[in-house]
Parts: sequence; C-alpha cells; structure tokens
Amino acid sequence: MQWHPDLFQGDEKKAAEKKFIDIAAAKEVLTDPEKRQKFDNGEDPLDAEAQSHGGYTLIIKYLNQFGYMDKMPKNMSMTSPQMKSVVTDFQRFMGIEETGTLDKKTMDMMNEPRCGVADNLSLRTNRHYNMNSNRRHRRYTLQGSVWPKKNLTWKVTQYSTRDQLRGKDREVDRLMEYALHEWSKNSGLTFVHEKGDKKAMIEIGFKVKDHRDGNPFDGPGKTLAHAFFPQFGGTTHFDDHEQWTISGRPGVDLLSVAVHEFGHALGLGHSDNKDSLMYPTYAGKRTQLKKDDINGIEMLYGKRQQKDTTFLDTNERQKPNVKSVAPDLCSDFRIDAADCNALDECFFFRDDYIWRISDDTGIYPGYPKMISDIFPGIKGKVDSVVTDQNSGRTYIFKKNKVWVFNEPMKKAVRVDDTIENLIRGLETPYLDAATRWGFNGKIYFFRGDEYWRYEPERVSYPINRRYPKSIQSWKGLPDKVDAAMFWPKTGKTYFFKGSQYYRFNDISSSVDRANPPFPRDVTKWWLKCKTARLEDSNDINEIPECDHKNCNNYNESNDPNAKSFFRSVSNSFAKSVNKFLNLFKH
Ligand SMILES: [Ca+2]
Ligand SMILES: [Ca+2]
Ligand SMILES: [Zn+2]
Ligand SMILES: [Zn+2]
Repeated sequence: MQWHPDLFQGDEKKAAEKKFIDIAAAKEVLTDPEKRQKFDNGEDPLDAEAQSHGGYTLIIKYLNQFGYMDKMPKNMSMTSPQMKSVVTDFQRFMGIEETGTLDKKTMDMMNEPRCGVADNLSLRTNRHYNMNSNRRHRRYTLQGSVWPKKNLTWKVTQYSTRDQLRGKDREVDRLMEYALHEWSKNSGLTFVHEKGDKKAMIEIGFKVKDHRDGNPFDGPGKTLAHAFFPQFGGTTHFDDHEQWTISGRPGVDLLSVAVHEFGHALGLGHSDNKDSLMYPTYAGKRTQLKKDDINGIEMLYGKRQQKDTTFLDTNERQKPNVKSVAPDLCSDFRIDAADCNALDECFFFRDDYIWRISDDTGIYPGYPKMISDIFPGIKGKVDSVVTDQNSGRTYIFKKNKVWVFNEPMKKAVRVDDTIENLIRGLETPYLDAATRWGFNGKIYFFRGDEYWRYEPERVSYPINRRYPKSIQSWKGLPDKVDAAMFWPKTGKTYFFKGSQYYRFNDISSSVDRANPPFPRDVTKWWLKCKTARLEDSNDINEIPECDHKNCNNYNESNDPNAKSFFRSVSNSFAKSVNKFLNLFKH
C-alpha cells in the first residue's frame, strides 16, 4: 500500500498545500476610487501602504496559495515584470483578459468562492502543467498520484453542524455516494461505503477554521472546500461555515462541490476549461462531469466498460422491462402524482408505474418501471407523493393511508398508516396533490378547492387550525389538480391537471405570466414527445428567438421566460425577501 493515508500525515500533508489568505482587505483597498485610478494607470498605490492595509500582501498571498508564485517575495512591486507575469499566468488559467495588471476582472475573480486546492501544481511537482506554454486546448490537469487499486472505500467521519444539514446524516451519506458515482460511472472505479469502525480510504468531514491539516478554512465564502490528492490520503473537507444546501434552496450546492472535490481525491488537478467541473471557482449547481473531466479521469483509471447506467440503476437488481404494458405518456398524458426527492431525483407516477424525469426534460433511460421497484410495497394507483426536504423522507398517499420511505429502494419505515394518525390536523378521506413550495420549503396538500400547509417540525400543531383554506390564494390555479411538484432545475413549483401544467411564480404568488401562456401541454413542453413537436404548433410564434430550425430546442428546462427569481439574486437577499414575504403569503 504505497499510498496509504496513514503514511502521510501532519507536516507532509501540510507541505502539500499552503495557507489560503483572506483577500477581502485587498478588495477593500481596490474599491477606493483614488487608488483604483492609480491601479488603472499602472501605478502601484499600495507599495507604501502595504504595511498598514495589508492589501497588496493579501493579493500576493492569494497568488502564492493557489500556486502562481513559488514563495513569498520580500519586495516585489506591483509593476515589476515578475509580478506582471504572475498576474498574467493567473488571468490565463482563469480565462480572463491577460492584461498583467490587477484590474477589476482580476480582483473580482480572486473574490469568487472557490476550491482551496492550488491551480498550478507544477511549481511544486515540476511537471504536468507549464503555465507559460501556449497550450492549444484548455483542459484538465493531473496531479501525479493515483490510487493503487480501483475499489475504494469512503466514509463521512464528521457531519455538518449547520442548521440546514443537522439531522440529515443519511441524506449527506447518500449525496456523497451519488457524487462518487458520478466519477465511477465514467471510470473503472468503484466505491464502497465503509460503515464500521474501520478506516476508510477517502474520509470526508465538515470542518471550520484551523482543523489541523495545515489548510485552515476561512469562514463564510471564499474557500468552500478542499481535498488531498491520493498520495496525501484523499481526505476531503467542506468548510462548515458555508450555507450548504442539498435541496435546491438558496445556498452553496453541496453535491456540486462534492463532485469537484472528489476529483482531487482521485488525482485530478484544476482544469483551465471554464465548462469543466474541475474549474477552480464555484459556478452554482453543476453535478454532471463534462467531457474534459471524463477525459481526465479516464487518463488516470481507464474507461468504464459498461456505460449509461444511472445511480438508481446500479443500486437496484435488474427489474423486468415494463415499457410495453405501461401507458404511453406521450399519446395520453395524465399523472396521479409527481415528486422530486432530497437528491433532486424527480418522478411522475401513474397507475402501477413510475417515470423518472431527466434534468433537461424527457424521460430517463430505463423508465417506466413499477412503482414497487423504487418504493417496495406500493401497489396500484397513488394519490399524491411528496418529499419533506428537512427529513429527506418521502410520503406516499393512497386514499386515507400513507407510507413513509427514508430513501428509495429501501423498505418503508411507516406502512399503511392513516393520514389522521401521522399528520395531526389533516382530516381528509384523500388528497389530490402534495408538494413542497419552493418559496418557503413548507409542504402543501391540495384537495378539491382547498389546501393545507404542513410543518412537520411543529409537533403539537403541524397543521394550523386556520386550514384548510381556499385554493383561490394560489392565483390562476384550477381546483382538483392531479399532481404538484417543486422542480429544483428551475426552482419553481409546478401543478399538473390532465394533459396540461401550470408554473407558479413565487413572487407574484400567481401562475406565471408567460408566452405561450399557462396551462401548457406537457407532451410539447416537458416530455419531448416526438408526436408533439413545437414546430407543428402555433406556440413557436410566442417564443423569443425561435425560428423553425431551433424551436424544438425549447422546453420547460430552458424556457427563456422561466428565469427563477431565486437563482438570479444573491442568497442573503433572497433569504431576507423570503422571510419578509413569508409573513403575508399563504
Ligand atoms: Ca469559506
Ligand atoms: Ca393526485
Ligand atoms: Zn478544486
Ligand atoms: Zn482540511
């Protein structure tokens, strides 16, 4: 075991990477208009003030931390040729204009939340990436070490203490498994969850500030996470001061960061290709490996023999193909229920069957399946399905009965319970639909022209006595909806009735006003049905930039009208708006 983690501890790990220094102070200095002006003129306004402000020093430390300078220079002027070349290297790697000066774009880039691993590893290893070469293609880098075997074990040794992840150890485990699977499905690697006391090869932890590995974290923002390369043990740490999210709500998407960090734990460095998941800065929710990442991992561990399996597929035994007997949603769309679970796996339910919906709309390969393949014990038509994002549990309702699953493909933890018994205050012989509302994360139940709000964390009155209320508060919604679901892809809540669907606007608290208007046909706008091409319909006249060649590229996942409010503003702002509006809505 040449690279056993135990062989590399303390100082050796410390030697692998250096400290990342907060550069906020530098930013502050540079936002001063007068100093800004001097910068833009190529002068060095900070030289004399380096002692008092520390701004220049922090920039130097950033460039040093991330591998652009070998060591801390004693007296390197901002305008020196060496400094210019270092800044140019940084700009080249990040793919911004190579001015050689600390212009606004460069400073903004230094303030982006990012991974704590250095970009340029060649200064330390003297190979693999030459910053000064004019490489023809932007692509992945390899650190230089690999795991000596292809069957690896992993374990979370320290869970998050953040409110939004507390008590969700099971979901976090499942998320890590999912993130590792993203790499194994594109390589010959397999990962086994080490559950006992045995040490795992890749150990995962949520840490804050100095956590004794030589790479202290830095509070909210800036460095989000880091991981050690195989030769240094593969340990992967997440900064527990970040607003981690696993449910598509505002915050830093844990799954996206985990996929990136595991790339390092497997031996990949950063890529200078902006599309790559291994690009150093955080770019929102991005969980699928790109061509560049796949090329990198294949270079290290070889190609996977059998491709195109999904996470759910590899976790279940082979199930019989039911496609020939299941209803065809394209020719006759109607569903009983819809739900996206804690890992953003989204499903439509109808009769005995279940369809998984892919991120770019359309039906996932291998579906439909029997509902009982995914939720053992569920037979026949269900009324509604909803996953509580706080507990990660999926509730399946049939008439006045309810089943509760901790996760797909495992046995239910509550079987055939009654609604009244499980959800105090909800007295109903059946439900039409259930969803969490993207706006506040709470669960809503619908029946006829009424609805209830459910807050599982309120033990004595999970359903306020003011409910049920009239569905008219959901402006534009019809009564007797078939199904409802929050779709993390767009961050919006959707309602289905017959062959049509409605998209709900959280801010106006009404059905979205859009072209073409809602309700829209599911087969045209969601399922990519061959028989219902947009080209053949009048809808194309309503879509901006749509001509007869490209209009079939439009669907609910990329509808230019569907920009989500919460995706486009800063998290803290969205949160405060959320809090404020919450007082008045529903
Ligand atoms: Ca941080
Ligand atoms: Ca229903
Ligand atoms: Zn990284
Ligand atoms: Zn660490």
